[in-house]
Amino acid sequence: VVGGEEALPTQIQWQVAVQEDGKIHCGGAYLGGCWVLTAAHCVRKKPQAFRIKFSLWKKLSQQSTTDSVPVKDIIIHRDYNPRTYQNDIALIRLDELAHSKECLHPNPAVRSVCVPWSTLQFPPNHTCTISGWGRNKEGGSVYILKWANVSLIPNCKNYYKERFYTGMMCAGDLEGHVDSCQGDSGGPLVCKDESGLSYVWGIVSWGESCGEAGFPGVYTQVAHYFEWIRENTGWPAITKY
Ligand code: 4AZ
Repeated sequence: VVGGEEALPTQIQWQVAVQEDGKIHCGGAYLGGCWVLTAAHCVRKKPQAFRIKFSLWKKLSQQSTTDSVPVKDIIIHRDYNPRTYQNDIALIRLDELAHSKECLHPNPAVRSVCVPWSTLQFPPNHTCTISGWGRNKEGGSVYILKWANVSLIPNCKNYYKERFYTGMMCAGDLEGHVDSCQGDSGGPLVCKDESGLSYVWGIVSWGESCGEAGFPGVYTQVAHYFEWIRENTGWPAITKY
């Protein structure tokens, strides 16, 4: 994350870390039950290559409050295009605990985030929050989870021209002070409604560099994939916790 600040431990309770071959390379959002939402470009291997870490704060510390959870299945959108980043969305199905239908031990530091339904809207320039262990502006590694407020930026096509497709959206700050960056991919952009409910409105996907004026971050527009998420998880529209 470029700009923003370090999170407190257990501040971003739906943030997960996606480990590939033991290395954290992406973020994700916990949807509840056995489901994690992430970017398709984060999970292009077999399920056994991945583990999910919950309530992690310091990236390098092995001692987070949960063990990493093995992955049972990865569902990548069938129209995901790795060259254009179209439909950069995937569901991670966690492995059930032994002798249980649950996938997670009860953990007060973990909360799920709501999936927005197709017609939910937030106004242009609404302020939302991104989070992740990705690079900062200097390109340096980030050890503690960071978060930043970003604005929803309308007319993304104006900035990215033919590289912009339906199902994408822009967020950040046109001056380039706040942005997601390499390593934040798959992580959530979360917006709150008037009642205080939090929705995973975007998934960190791509962008022209990081914190570059005139090139905001590009996110998968989760509401566009509501039906896809519902069909693949069987979860109800709103999960209020
Ligand atoms: C990346 O390489 C990446 N500024 C992620 C987000 C952005 C750019 C690059 C958006 O994973």
